[in-house]
Amino acid sequence: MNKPVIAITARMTELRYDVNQDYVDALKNAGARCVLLLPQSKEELSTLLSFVDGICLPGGYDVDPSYYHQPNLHSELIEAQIDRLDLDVIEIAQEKKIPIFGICRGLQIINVALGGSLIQDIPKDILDHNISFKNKTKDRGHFVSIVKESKLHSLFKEEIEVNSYHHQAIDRLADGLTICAVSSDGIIEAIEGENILAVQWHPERMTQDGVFNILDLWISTIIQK
Ligand SMILES: [Mn+2]
Repeated sequence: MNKPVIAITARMTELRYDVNQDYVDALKNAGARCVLLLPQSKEELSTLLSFVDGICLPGGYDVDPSYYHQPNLHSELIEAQIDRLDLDVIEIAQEKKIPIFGICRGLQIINVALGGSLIQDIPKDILDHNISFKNKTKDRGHFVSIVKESKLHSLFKEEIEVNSYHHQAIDRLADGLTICAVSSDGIIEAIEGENILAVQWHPERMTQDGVFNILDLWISTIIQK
């Protein structure tokens, strides 16, 4: 395969569809060509996804908790069009066996799409998981332990420091997903499943650090297929 085509699902700010530049830069650096996937009917999305080799679900607003059958307790910004886009894309990708990489909200909505639930606001008594945002530390946040049998174990040491820009997290893990990394306060920080890899941290903001080339790993597995 030449350079794989990776579709990044759009995010929405007021009336604009958008994507942060750092996702595109990190995927291009990992060897991908990138296109932006915009909200439209599931039929149209299915047609478009016939032309892509992988899907990146980036960070974004909170997932509407009605998708995991809970009232809204602490979910803040919600964008209905973007929830629908991500959920439809995950369903189509699983049918078509297209590899998905989820980042932050991307990890969370994969878990919701497959039937899991979220913690709507992580208690701050042990670790503040929005620490990178508050401290503007960018590359640093907290440590995670890598699960030995996981896809990430070949790439990382047993414990690595990652950034942390989230106030929600996986609560009940969906069937079909397994845990790749956990923080010291027990938050699920990375998961894998069939054609799925996802992290709660932001690897696209850590590309200066050679240790965090997880997007390179993902793109290389697509090229090898
Ligand atoms: Mn975290």
